[in-house]
Amino acid sequence: MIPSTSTSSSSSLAPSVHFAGRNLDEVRRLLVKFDYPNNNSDNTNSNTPSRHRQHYSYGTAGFRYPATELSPVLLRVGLAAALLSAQTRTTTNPSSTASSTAAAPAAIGVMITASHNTAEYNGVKLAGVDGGMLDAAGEALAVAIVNERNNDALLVDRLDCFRRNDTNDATATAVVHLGRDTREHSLPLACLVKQAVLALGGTLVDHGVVTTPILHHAVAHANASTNWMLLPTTIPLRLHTAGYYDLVVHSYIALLATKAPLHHPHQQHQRDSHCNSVLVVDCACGVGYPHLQALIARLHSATLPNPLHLQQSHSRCRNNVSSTILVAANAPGTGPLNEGCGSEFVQKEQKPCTWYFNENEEDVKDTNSISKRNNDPFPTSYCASLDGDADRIVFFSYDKSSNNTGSRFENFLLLDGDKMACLIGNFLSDQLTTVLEACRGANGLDTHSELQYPMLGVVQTAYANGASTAYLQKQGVVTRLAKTGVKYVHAAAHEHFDVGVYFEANGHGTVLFGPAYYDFVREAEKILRRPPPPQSFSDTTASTTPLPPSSAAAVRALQRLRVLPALINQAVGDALCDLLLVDAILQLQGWTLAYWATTALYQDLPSRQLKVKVQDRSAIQTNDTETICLSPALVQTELDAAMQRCDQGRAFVRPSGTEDVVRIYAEAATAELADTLAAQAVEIVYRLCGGIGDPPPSMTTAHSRM
Ligand code: NG1
Ligand code: ZN
Repeated sequence: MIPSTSTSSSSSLAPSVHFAGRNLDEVRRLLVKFDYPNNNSDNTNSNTPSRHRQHYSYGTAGFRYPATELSPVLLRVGLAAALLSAQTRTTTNPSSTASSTAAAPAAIGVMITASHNTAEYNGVKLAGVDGGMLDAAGEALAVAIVNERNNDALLVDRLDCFRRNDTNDATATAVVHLGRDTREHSLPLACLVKQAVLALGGTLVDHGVVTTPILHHAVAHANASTNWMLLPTTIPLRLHTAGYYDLVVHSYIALLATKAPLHHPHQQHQRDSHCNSVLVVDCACGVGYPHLQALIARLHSATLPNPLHLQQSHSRCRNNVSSTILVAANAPGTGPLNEGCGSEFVQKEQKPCTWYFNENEEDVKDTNSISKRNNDPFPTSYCASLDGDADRIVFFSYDKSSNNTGSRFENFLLLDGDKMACLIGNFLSDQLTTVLEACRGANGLDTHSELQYPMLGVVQTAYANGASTAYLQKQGVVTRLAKTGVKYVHAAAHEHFDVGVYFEANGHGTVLFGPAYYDFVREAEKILRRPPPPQSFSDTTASTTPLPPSSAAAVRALQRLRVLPALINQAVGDALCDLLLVDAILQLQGWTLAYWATTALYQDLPSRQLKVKVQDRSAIQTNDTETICLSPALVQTELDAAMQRCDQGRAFVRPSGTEDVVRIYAEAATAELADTLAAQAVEIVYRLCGGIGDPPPSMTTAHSRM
């Protein structure tokens, strides 16, 4: 074991920092100790069967496999992360060795989690210098290092830069931020990453048990000098979890403080029915639970410095602004991670989660005796589900008294990523338009020259409900389709829009604000601050004249636009930020969840998602947007025929990047048609793509779900 020095804070929401002298002998020892089974550096092409696979791929969201296989992978991921960090430093100024040695290495992130997968799985994803997903070159390097079976080649060739550096150099060779979820194997796997980084002389910033978005945030802010374009001055630097949650909570409160006075009786009705509602959050029995608790604690103690515009009439408000009481449910240990609960379950099964409870201490000790109450004590009209690492969220409501005997849950309302994209996109569009019109109108300016409307758009994937895309396009919002996976939707939002809203239907999502957005806010602020021309406001002075309603609305809208980038995690979507953002928008609009689901935007086309196990899922190939199956070719021919027989039918199939399955998506005009189309697609894939296991019931008798 390498001796390491560490400094740590007493707060559990702050990381501990570890560093040690570089020790390449230790790297070699670790590589041998945590080698792939049957690996021998003299015989790298050994075909000896082992329980480890020949190749580990970086899928939709990192390396994700049964945890028992992951020790050699994680050790090598630690080496790869350190190398990526060290390389970023040396390429900062390639022309000067001296200055590159003096420059600090850029931080790289390593998050140990298997997100929505069940507890026997684990995985690891890397965060790049900007705090987002690793770029393609970084992924390729990580894949090469992880799959290098020759330890000598790894040390001598791949990690050569660590050998060449002066071993007495006091500057850290690399900086790696590490986080892990609550899975029992996450801690030992994290230790391997730590050992690898320390042996290479790197600094390890251990964030402990954190959500995925926290780790991404920490990397984005640690590299603030590199990321200055992404972190404007309106977003204060918050390096650690505690500071981040303070920022998020204060932004949420500042957003709610822009609540407009009520004017219309119908608004009053919607708002009253929303006020004092309890928002119950299913934390998937994962890491979201302790983090939501931390957020709730901060919300309870937060007060508003300037209670302007406040509606103070809600007696049960938790603080003086929000009318929502947040309740965290499904803590780690109360039920199985992601099973019967969590956003993946709720969204894919289109049913409410199970609410797990500890009846007593015994239940915690013996997971077999975890009790499930039949009658949950929670209100069920305003609920949300996180996934196992809290980077995605869906909202839902249901009526527990309804009869739920059919394949679909009666009175269940799902508010998925598509509904969030439309809610947030609409909200942003309204605020931008209000500000723009006020700047143009009230001040009588030709603002074309000084106020450029930022390009707002929404990025979706093939899984987006067809009704959501149609709705956005009808609203004049530009939409783009990207491949499944945060790395693709994030990149598309960044590339195409100044204000890029992206959401996968399953609830991964956020908003990215580009420089044109901040320019707009800054310019609008200048214009709205200018004294209005006298002819616009009788003959009194600007300082004594109350703002006309349009300007008051514009000031509120501008304040919202200023606050939003600090509430929204732009490194990667954060379920907890999205939770507060959605709740705040509902409160500001005076909408209930049911109103949002059924009336305010659009009605979902009924859809169904299923999975099929096949011999080799890599045999299925799709086009860029994953809407068409290219190989085996007959699959698309048969799918097209099935779609043609179905009113508003749309179906596609693609190999999962996180599970050993082919995913099926179908939507149609009615629930029955969507179920039938999905069953037909399952049958086509099973028959033409080498399905394994029991044939789907549609090939024998009636249809049923996996
Ligand atoms: P795969 O297993 O590749 O479909 C799933 C989700 C993605 C993304 C990743 C990462 C669906 C259909 N797919 O990917 O959207 O969330 O997991 O966690 O939900
Ligand atoms: Zn996740």
